[in-house]
Amino acid sequence: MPDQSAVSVASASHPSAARRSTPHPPACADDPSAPHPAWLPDSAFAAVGSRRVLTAGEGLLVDTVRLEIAQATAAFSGTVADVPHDDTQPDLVLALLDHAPQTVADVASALREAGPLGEEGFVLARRAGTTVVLATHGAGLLAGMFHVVRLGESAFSADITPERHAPAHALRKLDHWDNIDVHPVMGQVERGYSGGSVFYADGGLRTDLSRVRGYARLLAASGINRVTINNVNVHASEALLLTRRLADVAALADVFRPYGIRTHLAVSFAAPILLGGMSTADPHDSTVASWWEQVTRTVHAAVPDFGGYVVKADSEGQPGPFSYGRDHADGANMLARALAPYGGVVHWRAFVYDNHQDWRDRSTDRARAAYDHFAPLDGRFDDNVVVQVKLGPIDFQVREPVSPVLAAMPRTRLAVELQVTQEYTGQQKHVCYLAPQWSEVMGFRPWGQDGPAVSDITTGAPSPDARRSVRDPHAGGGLAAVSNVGMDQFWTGHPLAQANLYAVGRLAWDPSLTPSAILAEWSALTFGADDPVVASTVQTMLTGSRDTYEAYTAPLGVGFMVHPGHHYGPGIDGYEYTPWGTYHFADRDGVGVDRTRASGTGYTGQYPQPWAAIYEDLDQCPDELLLFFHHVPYTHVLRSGSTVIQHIYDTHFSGVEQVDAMARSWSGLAGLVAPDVYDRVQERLEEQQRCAREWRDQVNTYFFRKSGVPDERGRQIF
Ligand code: GCW
Repeated sequence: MPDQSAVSVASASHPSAARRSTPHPPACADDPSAPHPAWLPDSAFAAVGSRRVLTAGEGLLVDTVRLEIAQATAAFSGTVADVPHDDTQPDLVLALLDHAPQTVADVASALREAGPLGEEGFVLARRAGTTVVLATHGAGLLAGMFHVVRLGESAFSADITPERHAPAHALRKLDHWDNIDVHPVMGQVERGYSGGSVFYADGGLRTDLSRVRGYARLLAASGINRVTINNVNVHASEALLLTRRLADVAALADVFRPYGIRTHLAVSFAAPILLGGMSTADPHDSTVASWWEQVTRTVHAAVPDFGGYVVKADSEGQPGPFSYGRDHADGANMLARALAPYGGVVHWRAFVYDNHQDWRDRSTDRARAAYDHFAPLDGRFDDNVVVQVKLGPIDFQVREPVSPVLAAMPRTRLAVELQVTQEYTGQQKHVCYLAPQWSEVMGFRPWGQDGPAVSDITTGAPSPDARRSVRDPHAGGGLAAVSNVGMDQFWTGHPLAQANLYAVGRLAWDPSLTPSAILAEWSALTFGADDPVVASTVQTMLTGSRDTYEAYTAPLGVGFMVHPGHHYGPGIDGYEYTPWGTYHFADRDGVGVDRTRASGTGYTGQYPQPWAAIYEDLDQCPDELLLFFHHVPYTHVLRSGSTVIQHIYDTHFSGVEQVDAMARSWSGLAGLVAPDVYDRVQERLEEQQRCAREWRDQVNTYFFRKSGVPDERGRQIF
């Protein structure tokens, strides 16, 4: 929510208050030295690097595989060769199918029999002492190589009957909200908590792009294949990336390309006016469409594998087709037609709502907005348009219902948008492992247990029934996520927030992976596989951390209650009388938003059955979303048996206890993890403890004062 203008207003009105109430630890400084290796430390390559490796194939990405293997074998005394030697049997063969040596013909025929693998798929097998990865394209071979790295020694032990691996989502995109210039309020990266942009410095592209190369490598190893290199709030300097600064886009694309990552650009819908000197950006005006065609041709010439445009239109002050009486489909299709000849995609965001709402008017409901705008447009978008839908109807809160838009547009390619950067979930000062939330969303079944899951919609899996009529299995819109990376030494400010970045790539590749399996992979790669204490401590700290964060912040799905503008720390009434549409309606009798059809805003009606009925019914609505859907008295008894008010007290006390336990666990790792990692996490945990207490005391005190109901356990409330 709040764009810059709102933030400047909010922080201008309480500048000193903000400084007094949230004594943050020092912001992450830009660190030009070698960054932390994250999940690719040298040690992660020990198993591969000590082997005799045979590589075969040609092309840019195969060269990347060779380079990676050459580095690993140089470090761990293995060997790498391109030509099979009769006398030495390789331990590992990494080959393109067309170049596969005779000795792996059995795996090659298994691959052929299994049918097309796609560009990024691979087959893995192990027999007769040799592990084999075969792919039809370089991207698949690179993915296969990183898979073997992940497996470590277990890739070289027992036999593996040929396994096919292919990504569930064709589009796995990370969006950067990076600006070229440093914004006076937002800093350089909007909602960035990890220092400056890895792409830009001093008003232009960085001269040293080695960080970007390291970043591309990390992303490729996690599963990401698309990156948007600038903020969806497109300011003057960044708008120029489309034209005058196109060379910068090409330079970044050159760095991402060897790792199989295509570059996307966020563009301003008003670009024909801003950059083209035209008097209109009307999508029905043929000169506007021609302008986009000509500009896109130039972009494609500079970046032959250009991914496409990302657009935030008619939202929070960004220009869009509404100015010309046109709708989102008109706008998106015009851009899509300019990109179509080059295989580009338009990601058109569904995050559209009225941010000038009157808080007195209880009939307007921000949660309804995306559906009200987009559902009627289903079937009108071109095939190369993806409508990018935030996971919930409000804005990346720690708990929200799944967006009903995801079930409302069967004839549209839909992507789910996640937020890796922890805007509302502790800003990388708090430990908050988000994979459980994301995997809940991907696994949510809008039509009930027998129907498709959200991941079937985003992957475009053929539907067993008529609920989805999208034409082919590649028709899903995939997954998009807002990056949490910057120039910070640890990439993500909080070293443990690296787990979120890793997890988003892995879930994009395979949404059926469990959050704990992903965590185990990440921790073994990052900290080494051989220390059970580190592994189990990290698992314990991260596994329930999202529930912990939820426990000490806004209760029962009601959301927000954050400090206005910067969105860090408690601000219970911070948004209550603002135009942003994010209210909790607490009074002396009760709290929550009535979104029922019977007496509220009617939002529950945006869901198909059974959820429309479940959310509507006070007795069936899941506790964790109760206040999102219903306004209830404090004495209302939850399904858990507790009253709402007692639940608020209990969770806020226990949330702080859980953070304290987390800090104790971490202190047990002194001497077991690198000192700089240890210290940074320690410093962040201290801040999390302070902030969690502040949340606990403010929330408990607020509700005690509103309701007059004491804590039945008599704990301290102020
Ligand atoms: O979560 C909100 C943020 C804005 C952001 C907006 C969006 C890029 O507060 O900073 O703007 O969402 O997603 O467009």
